[in-house]
Amino acid sequence: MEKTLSNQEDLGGDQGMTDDIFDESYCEKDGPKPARRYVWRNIVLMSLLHLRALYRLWLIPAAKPVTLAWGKFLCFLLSALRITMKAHRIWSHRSYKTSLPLRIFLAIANSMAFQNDICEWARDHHVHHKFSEMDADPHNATRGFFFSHVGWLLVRKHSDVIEKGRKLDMADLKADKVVMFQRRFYKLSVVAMCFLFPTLVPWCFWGESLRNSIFLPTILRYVLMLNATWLVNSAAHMFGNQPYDLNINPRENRLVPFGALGEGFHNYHHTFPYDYSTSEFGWHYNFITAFIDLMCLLGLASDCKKVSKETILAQKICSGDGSHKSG
Ligand code: ST9
Ligand code: ZN
Ligand code: ZN
Repeated sequence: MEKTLSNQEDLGGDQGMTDDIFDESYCEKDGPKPARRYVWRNIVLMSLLHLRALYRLWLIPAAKPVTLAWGKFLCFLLSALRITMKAHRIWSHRSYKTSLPLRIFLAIANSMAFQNDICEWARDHHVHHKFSEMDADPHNATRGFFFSHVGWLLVRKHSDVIEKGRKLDMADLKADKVVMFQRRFYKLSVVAMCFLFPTLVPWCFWGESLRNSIFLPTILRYVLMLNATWLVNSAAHMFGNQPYDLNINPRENRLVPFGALGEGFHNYHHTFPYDYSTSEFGWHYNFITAFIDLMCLLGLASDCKKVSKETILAQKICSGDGSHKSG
């Protein structure tokens, strides 16, 4: 079921998505940076959302334990699964194949994460990989921690992001009926899955107060999940070791909450983007890999791509920072 790839050529470029548009001679333009065009609607909404979540933290002790468990476990974990399994590992990198029922299930619940529809997410993520730390990278970490964390959602995109992104071959995403269906009904599905569902379950099933049901498993969970995801773009591009490639910014950062889900191994991921496990350590700190393996066992996923141990070792010796020697 698992397909081990012996060298980077076997990895087949970016699965036909972007290799043809990667311009080796691309480099940052010299001179003054373009003025930031603030999007005040996003600034106000994002500020209100965060302030509201912070202000309502005091509700936590008054909530029923089962509500907290629901908020923490089900919503957070399910939303994380949608992002990491679907938009990221399946549709951005094609690192394994999924059956239709699993894709439908993941697509419905992906809306719970409310982080743009799969198409937009995958397209931005492709330009991020291809043009990391350049103007065409939507959350270019050389523009600072705040910009790569949330600032990029508060300003108009750099023209290079759109220009390079338009050259991507999105044919496989457009041909995917599940992706297109989710895109068509995205707003409706977000209202249902990100806001109504997490609120109604505790309110209807175990009599939690409406206020607690709205603010804890819904608003607070959404804000925590957003920030946890954003840390991959900010912290994991700035702090940590570079055992696989010293020449790129992404780092191995196990403190990033995704460490547990397998998204903090960012130096590895940018070096070997097609590895379904996003790390060389299997299930270790990598809940999503365990979940994908379970799906394979159940016949719902297949053809997982994995980089061979020899290739990984050669990569570390040739380009790493040597930190792997210290364990
Ligand atoms: C959010 C996303 O939070 C988070 C992504 C994180 C990624 C993390 C990756 C790390 C690995 C994954 C690990 C996950 C683990 C998870 C575990 C969880 C525990 N190419 O967009 P517009 C076109 S979202 C080609 O308006 P502006 C576009 O099609 C949060 N074309 O640009 C359009 O064309 P047309 C909630 C592109 O005006 C035109 O350009 N969502 C591309 O600059 C204009 O598009 C929000 O807050 C491209 N790449 O506005 C929404 N990009 O006109 C935020 C765009 O023909 N977004 N185009 O239709 C916005 O409001 C706006 O996009 C903007 C930019 C203000 C940011
Ligand atoms: Zn990626
Ligand atoms: Zn990255």
